Amino acid sequence: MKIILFLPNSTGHKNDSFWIKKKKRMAYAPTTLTVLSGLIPKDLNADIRIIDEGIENIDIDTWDADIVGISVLTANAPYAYKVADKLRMKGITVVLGGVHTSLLPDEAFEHADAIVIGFAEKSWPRLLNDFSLGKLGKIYKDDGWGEVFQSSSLPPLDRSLLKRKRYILPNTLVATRGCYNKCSFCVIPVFNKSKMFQRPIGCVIDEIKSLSAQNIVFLDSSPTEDIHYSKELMKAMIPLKVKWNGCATTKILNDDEWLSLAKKSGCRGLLIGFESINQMAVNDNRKKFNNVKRYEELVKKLHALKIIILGTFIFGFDQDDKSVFGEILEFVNRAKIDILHFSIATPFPNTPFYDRLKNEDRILHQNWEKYDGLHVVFKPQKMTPQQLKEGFLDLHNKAHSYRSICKRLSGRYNNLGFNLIANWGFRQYGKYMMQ
Ligand code: B12
Ligand code: SF4
Repeated sequence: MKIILFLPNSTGHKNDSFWIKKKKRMAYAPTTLTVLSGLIPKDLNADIRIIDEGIENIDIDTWDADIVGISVLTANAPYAYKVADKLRMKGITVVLGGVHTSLLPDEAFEHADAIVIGFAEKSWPRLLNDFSLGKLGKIYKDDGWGEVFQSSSLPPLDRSLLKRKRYILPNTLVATRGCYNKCSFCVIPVFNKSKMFQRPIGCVIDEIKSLSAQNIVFLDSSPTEDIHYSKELMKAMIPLKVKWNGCATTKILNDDEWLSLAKKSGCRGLLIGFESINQMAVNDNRKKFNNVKRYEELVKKLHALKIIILGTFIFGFDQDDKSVFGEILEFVNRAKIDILHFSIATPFPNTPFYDRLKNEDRILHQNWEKYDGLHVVFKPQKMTPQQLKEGFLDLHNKAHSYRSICKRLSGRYNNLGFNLIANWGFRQYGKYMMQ
């Protein structure tokens, strides 16, 4: 059986490769395809190919496969569907899975022979066995995937197929899935029903050892939400002497033990969702645990531990008017946030944020391609869509001017090289966004 696993491009996705145009490269390797490849039953003796369009150009006319599995995010859904339709015209069986398929299964099903809803640890092997017997079903659900994920029998990621050199950080993995929080704009609680699942710590440690890498990246959505598990994992990581990057919420500010373990276990950088510096806006979006008044204290604590902060901010909340852009610029310069990731608020389908805007008749269109954090797809409360878009682009440029980069990085010389490269990357990304 010939299987192709495909991660399609989209406007958002392309941005990662803009700065090395000919030789496509991305910051870090997604694990979607390597996980799915690892789950393929060995007794099928399948000939497997994985294709991440973020790092390589494709020509689907040359694809030779019995079955193609496509991973669909919201922003790449229209394009993924076009590819799926074309492949099916050629007589190739197409299976769609991934976040967007799970959010809108009926829509996805119009473009597939079968769909997989939710995580696929159980359903994907079952689907392939059915296919090999000529009995492919139509809808496969994720029942029982958590047992597999939490057991030591979870098949390892198939990294043998990964084009490692195309990723700046190829050594990615996850220890947990899901998040207990319910931030209104986030798809993770919708996808995972606000539950969390954890892999056995021994298995995560074995996986890290098997990578033989100095730098690893955890792609877990919100690992600090199971604080006990995350502390135990960090304790077990101390002897490994690796450097790691991952996500955390602002809650870590109150937990000195967590912070100390992070340092001891080799934490190099944390992505932190600040989202807004307006307390009403974070409260309104069910992220009340973000205490805006204490953001700078958290930044100082992490800097004292030489941990890099990638701060994410969202624009277009109901409380935001035109003054938000200047206020955030002033804040990130003052607080000295190392690396910045700005997004325009995006109502991903089926999230509470989407449902509210839909009820208020504020969704402008459902062209999913524009649901990429770079376009305004709803009517903001205190700005026009044009003002939001222009203010966002202007802020992105100002916050990545040499002046702002100097202000944010001055006086801290550890991690300077890394921070400069990352800021340069985001500066180029801004130019791309303006096109
Ligand atoms: C790596 C990553 C990226 C990478 C690669 C994208 C990718 N597909 O992996 C890059 C940097 C390109 C990226 C970009 C963006 N991303 Co992103 N990204 C992630 C991240 C952190 C990890 C993905 C991963 O490796 N997960 C682990 C794997 C194993 O899980 P999985 O992909 O869900 O796959 C499982 C199931 O879904 C299923 N499955 C998935 N695909 C398929 C296909 C088949 C055939 C089958 C059978 C099963 C199946 O099986 C897998 C095993 O159970 C996730 C958050 C997260 N932790 O998942 C966000 C996430 C996927 N990204 C998100 C967003 C919003 C974006 C951006 C819009 C940027 C932004 N503003 O944040 C862009 C748009 C990209 C695009 N192409 O459209 C959202 C998704 C929103 C949505 N509704 O689509 C997520 C969930 C983050 C979040 N909390 O909101 N992202
Ligand atoms: S804490 Fe992060 S992962 Fe969890 S729901 Fe909020 S935004 Fe999503």
